[in-house]
Amino acid sequence: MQLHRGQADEYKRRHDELWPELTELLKTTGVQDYSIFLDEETYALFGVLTIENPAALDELPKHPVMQRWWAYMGDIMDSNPDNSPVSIPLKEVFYLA
Ligand code: RM4
Repeated sequence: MQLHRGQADEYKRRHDELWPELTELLKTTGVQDYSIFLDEETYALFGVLTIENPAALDELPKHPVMQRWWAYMGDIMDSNPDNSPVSIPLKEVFYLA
């Protein structure tokens, strides 16, 4: 995902105060160990999460809480016309179990 320049503190503040209903939605979807890392030079955001059934993530964009959150975040990060964040899947090039 891509954060707008100068919005690092605001991005962190909003996530420090993540809405309880969004926490609940992510947990009930099966999301665990969710971290988002910021590259402070490029403002690229890297999200990493664990989920047993990745297909469950396909339902998230339809959920009203998710839509409300994306609309709320749209002023500080690159977004698509439907308010979802522009996000580019990363290619795994190394893994050590
Ligand atoms: C991010 C972005 C993601 C969401 C997290 C909680 O800024 O909106 O889609 O999963 O917040």
